[in-house]
Amino acid sequence: MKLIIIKKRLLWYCIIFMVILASAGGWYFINQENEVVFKQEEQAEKETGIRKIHLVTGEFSSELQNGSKLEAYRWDPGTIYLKVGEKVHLTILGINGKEHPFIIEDTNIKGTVKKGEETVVPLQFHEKGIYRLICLTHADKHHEGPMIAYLIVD
Ligand SMILES: [Cu+2]
Repeated sequence: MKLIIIKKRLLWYCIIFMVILASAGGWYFINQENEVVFKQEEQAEKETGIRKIHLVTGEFSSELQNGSKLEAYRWDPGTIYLKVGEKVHLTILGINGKEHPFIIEDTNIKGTVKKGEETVVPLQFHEKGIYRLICLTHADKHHEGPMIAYLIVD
């Protein structure tokens, strides 16, 4: 009888050990994958001298108790830091919302982000400042916004 109890315990230890080993392996594997992706991007950035910054279009939506809906579109992330003179490719993927025609204030940059498509905006600022990326359709709270991101050039 005693022998069986020990064996059961041993079995449990074995199972626990296996689970720990498996999760450690999984963790290592996932991290390694991430590292590969980051390394590829880093390599591409080194070769081209152009930093890639990814943005998406998102949507907040909610329903009130009386059934009326609230909606707001957003650029995400909403704040981006760049250095003066730095070459950047702002890569915006349209996720929520059909179309977002945009401008960047104080520049002549304009374009459109469409759902399911990636829009690449080449940037290089020669002056410090805060430049606003504004969606012309959702510019303020009266038009399902404010869909404004801040490009901070330092
Ligand atoms: Cu928009």
